[in-house]
Amino acid sequence: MAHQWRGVIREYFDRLDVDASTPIITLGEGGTPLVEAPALAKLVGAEEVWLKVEGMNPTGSFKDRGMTMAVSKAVGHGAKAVICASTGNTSASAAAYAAAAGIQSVVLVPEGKIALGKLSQAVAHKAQILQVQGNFDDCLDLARALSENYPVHLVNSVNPDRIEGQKTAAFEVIERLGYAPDIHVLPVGNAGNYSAYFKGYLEDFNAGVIKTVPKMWGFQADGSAPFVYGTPVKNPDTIATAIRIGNPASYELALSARECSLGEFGSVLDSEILWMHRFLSQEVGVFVEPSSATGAAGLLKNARAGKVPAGSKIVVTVTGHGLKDALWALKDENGNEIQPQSVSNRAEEVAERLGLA
Ligand code: AN7
Repeated sequence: MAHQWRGVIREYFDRLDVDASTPIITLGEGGTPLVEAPALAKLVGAEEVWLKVEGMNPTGSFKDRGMTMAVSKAVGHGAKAVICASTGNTSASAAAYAAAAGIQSVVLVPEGKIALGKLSQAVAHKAQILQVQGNFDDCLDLARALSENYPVHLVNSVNPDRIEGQKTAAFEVIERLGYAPDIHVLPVGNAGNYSAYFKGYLEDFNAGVIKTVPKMWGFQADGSAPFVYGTPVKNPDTIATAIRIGNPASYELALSARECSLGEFGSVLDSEILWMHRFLSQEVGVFVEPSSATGAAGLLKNARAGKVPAGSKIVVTVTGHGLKDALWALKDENGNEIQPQSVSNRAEEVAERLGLA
């Protein structure tokens, strides 16, 4: 019988902080495709560029890798409810895993600033949702305060179980390629994922599985780039709502990952994010949410600055599925709505419209 992927806890049981008494709450997360993107490699002048397509996880984002760990451990500790602050994807994932575990989820989201698909997921999985009059950073402060003072377990990435689960993506990259890439690129909000990949690579390096650790390149949106400015951003602003975060939870962890990997942080304009969002859809065939195009947009910016050596092998994590924030695809380069033309059911007319006749 063909092998069925069993979710990251069962697949990487020996490499995670779990034991036989840990209940395993899984939706089959992980095992996502690593897709070669020759069009992107050509654009940036690299030998190979691969996309780790995390939109293929059960709730459509990389958050599921960490959430299977966080919710399993919470249930193991007897938690009856989990809480998170979220720009959308964490809440979708927490709600789904809580539903699978048969416990309550509480999610705090910034009012009016989360994509419709993600809100819909949290509602679908019966989370208790509150829209907070504030930004993500305010939501996280609230979630921390509530988890410290009330019987509800925090599942944001300040919870180390989340980082543990997310490090498995680096293991998968190495297993698929047989080597570590020269550069690993990803979008950065709280920098939990950036830190988690580095942890995964470092563990494989220390175990002698890989001979080098990739340079970790993290990119933020220009209006929301505390790592670039070196200080928290009070009113973060970007169309990439998933990474609209001014005071990253994993700040120190990520700084050390950058230093150890000889990596860097950079930022890109919203217009560069949207350009790359379209390029990935049209030239690579992978539909991601705009925030998820931030890494590739940054890679292009660095390539244009001469920072991508010819012969480089690069992995770019695309973090969330395009359907989560689908309306961006229905706008053209100038921001005008795209509406398919209406036609009759006569073949000659349709052929003419299509330019076939
Ligand atoms: C698609 O859901 O923070 O740097 O609350 O949804 O690990 O925070 C989402 C973050 C990148 C940034 N891409 O990851 C949340 C949340 C997508 C995301 C990030 C997020 P981190």
